Amino acid sequence: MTTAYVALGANLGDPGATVRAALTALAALPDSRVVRASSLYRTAPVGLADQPDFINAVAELATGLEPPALLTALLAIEQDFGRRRAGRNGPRTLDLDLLLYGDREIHLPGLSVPHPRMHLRAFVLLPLAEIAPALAIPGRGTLAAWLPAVAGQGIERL
Ligand code: PH2
Ligand code: MG
Ligand code: MG
Repeated sequence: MTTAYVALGANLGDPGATVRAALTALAALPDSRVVRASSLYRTAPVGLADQPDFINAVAELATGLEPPALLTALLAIEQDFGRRRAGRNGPRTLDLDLLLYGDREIHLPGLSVPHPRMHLRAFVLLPLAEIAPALAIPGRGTLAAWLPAVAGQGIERL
């Protein structure tokens, strides 16, 4: 089993209910379990400002799925929740991003791990720090070292 971290985000429909239901869906993935889940956070949109606030969270999985299979499963859950791809950084009913997969660095078409922007985003780093404060991001150093850089981003723990 490998420890993987998944970011959850939603800002359409009832995003809080969606994120909670998505955590349940993650727990039902084959050969996997949710070890820990962060609180939910209300976060200001990053990237494209003119859209509703997001609800974000992070889950720690123990999984026997290899990264491509895990990615396929995450995309299937997004589809189950009615995700329609409407451009990068735009509003979404559910976004599930594979942040980390053990200490591996993965570069495949459609899958980059560690997630290339995770260290710049409060909506990822703060939930991660809640459940895994000692974590390091392969190739980038400790989570704690990146936290000051995102201090100005709007985020509220719910
Ligand atoms: N996701 C994005 C772009 N911007 N902003 C917040 N606050 N939360 C997100 O999950 C988010 C975002 C692209 O996936
Ligand atoms: Mg995303
Ligand atoms: Mg995504």
